[in-house]
Amino acid sequence: MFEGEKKDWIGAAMTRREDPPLLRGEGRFVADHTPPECLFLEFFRAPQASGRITALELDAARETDGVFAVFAAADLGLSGHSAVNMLIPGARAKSFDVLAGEQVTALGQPVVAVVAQSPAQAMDGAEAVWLDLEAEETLDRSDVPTAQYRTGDAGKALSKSALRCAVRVDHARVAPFALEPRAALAEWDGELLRVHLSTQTPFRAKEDLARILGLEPDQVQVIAPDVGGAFGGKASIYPEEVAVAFAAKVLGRPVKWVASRSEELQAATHGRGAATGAEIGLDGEGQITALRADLDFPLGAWTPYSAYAPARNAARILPGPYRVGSVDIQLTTRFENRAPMGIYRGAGRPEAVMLMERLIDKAARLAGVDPLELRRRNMLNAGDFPYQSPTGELMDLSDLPALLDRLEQESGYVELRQRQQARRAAGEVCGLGLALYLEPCGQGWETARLSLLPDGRFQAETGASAQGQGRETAFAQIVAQELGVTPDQVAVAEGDTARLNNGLGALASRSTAIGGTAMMRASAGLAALARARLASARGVAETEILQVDGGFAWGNRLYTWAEIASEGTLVAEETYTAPQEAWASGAVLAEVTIDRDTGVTRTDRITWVDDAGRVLNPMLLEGQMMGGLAQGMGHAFMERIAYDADDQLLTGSLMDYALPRATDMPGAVHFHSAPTRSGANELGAKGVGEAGCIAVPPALANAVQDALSPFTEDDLDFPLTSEKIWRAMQATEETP
Ligand code: SMO
Repeated sequence: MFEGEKKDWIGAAMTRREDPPLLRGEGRFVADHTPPECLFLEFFRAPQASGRITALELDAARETDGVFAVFAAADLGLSGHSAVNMLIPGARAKSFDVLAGEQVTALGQPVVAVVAQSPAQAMDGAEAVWLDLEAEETLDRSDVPTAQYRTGDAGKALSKSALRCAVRVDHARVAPFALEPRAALAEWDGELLRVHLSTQTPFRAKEDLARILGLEPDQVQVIAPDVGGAFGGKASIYPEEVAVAFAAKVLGRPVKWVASRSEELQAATHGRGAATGAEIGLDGEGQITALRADLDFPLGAWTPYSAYAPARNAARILPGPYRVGSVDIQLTTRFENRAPMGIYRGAGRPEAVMLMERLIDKAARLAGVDPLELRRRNMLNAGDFPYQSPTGELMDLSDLPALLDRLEQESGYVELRQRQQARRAAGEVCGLGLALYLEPCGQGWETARLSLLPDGRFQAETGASAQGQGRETAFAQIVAQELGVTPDQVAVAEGDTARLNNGLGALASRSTAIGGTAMMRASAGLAALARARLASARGVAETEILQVDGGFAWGNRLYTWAEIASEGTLVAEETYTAPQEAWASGAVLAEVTIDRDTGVTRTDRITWVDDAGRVLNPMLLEGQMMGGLAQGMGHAFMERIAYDADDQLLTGSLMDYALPRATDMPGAVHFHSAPTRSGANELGAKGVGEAGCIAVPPALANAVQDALSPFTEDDLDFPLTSEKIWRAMQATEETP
């Protein structure tokens, strides 16, 4: 019971406490909440991407069976804007219209909101809306926020290099496709607007809703119940959500909207989509002397909160895990008559790592050096960290040589290269692709509250909401570890703005690192309160009271948490701000085989060594890694939002937009955790949520380009579809 017998809950592979209700179908998502008197809202959306509204006829919609109210822009009278994080110097906020008034700027933009007794009746009403548009350019495309990152004279260094290597990587726009689409349910009781929202940032949504609707923040409560994934797509308020809240407030009845898949593909944020190009120079020893890059990030028709995050992340981390003499990175962004661009799992990190890793692989081929060897010559060593990068980033502790050595051994790299020669000689098209990455995470602040309840159990509350990560399981492990109790004694609540004064939410791979540290500190705070109360009640010095498993000890007497609770409850609160970002790192090897006749790529195996810092729960870690890997497979091989020349959407449903399925996953994934404690937060954790999207696609791209190298050295655009690969194999004669 006493010191020395403490069980380690942090690091234990506990199963997710969230799962049993979800598996039994007892999860409660926004769509599952239907209060009495609830009305349903559907949108009439812009059928074209750009034009001036010349006529809007609503009578037929109003007369549709079951329709309760019809709103157009003129009925709203709203003027507030959603907040935008101005992350690059030239950044500019372009706010959305809740409903389009004079003009439309993107296909699928909400124009009319129809509220009815049932969703079907609301849809009938929306279909009865008549809109006349006069085609017209409605976006000022000349407005191009730009930024530049420069150290040294990259141009001069390049011109003096022994070898220069250039790469272009163009990414498709993709959808941060969550299983649960966006959904909102709003209720107004005359004083409080309560909104059930499928969001990853409840507090941000609360602030935005209050500002746009002209309410005080404490008049708005946002509840994120079970959320079925977000991936960056639910981190900023949407016009649809404001319209739902507005309708509920005006009508005095609950109003609910649940997006269809098509609405998601049309009008939810997209990710990636950047056109990127870069050149590196190598000296005679194969050391990188300079890096010059042009990164062009599309923005869409309006800017969600983190519109500039992908562009900024890509630029700031581009040199990655390598020593690069001088850099010159030119960043441009541009508005388009398309769905807004936002963060998507990785948010600029995938684009940066892709570009740098393609460069290294291509340079290795040009130099006749093995790509693993070229990485070894240029990567930062463990002793270089913490490291100040040429773009001004302070990088956390990592041991890249150890990661690469481990990858080489675990994958049997040397033998694989030999076997590749033999397979090629036998007519197979096969490739090996490496990727090495450093990813910033765990930035900012988060809140936590921990209460000792009258029965001796604990209630933990966190501002870091959840959308499937297993947050409640992980945070119960932290509290159990810190207080010497068992996780089943700790209830964990999140996703309700009424519980805490503030919170950041779940994004940018930060919740465990900073939300977890906040919870760890709240646990220490609660223990300090308990010790102080015991000491003062017994008239002894606090130092005489020892914290032990299950409670406290004074001499031979044990005070359990239940006994302490019987003297009154205790509450500890914490807002933790990380002094710097954590940087996760890792290395991946992908093995692919391409079918000569069809161009279909089979991913035979992924070997992956990852440093996610201190691991709270290896099962949750692996779950996050595999989820990110699956989305990375989609990005690399099949996902693409396609527009035609008029910005008409060609991929409006899952008939056209290709999501990866179980059969598209690699034949094998061998994952190895190689943690180095982070020096950036007290818990020692780094991020895990985005690693798969960052690490896996570049390894796949390098493997495909390696497989195709007997045919072509041309850079293929994303996604690497079988058609593109087949065409690449037809275009040129194979060189042995
Ligand atoms: S792309 Mo993430 O949800 O910050």
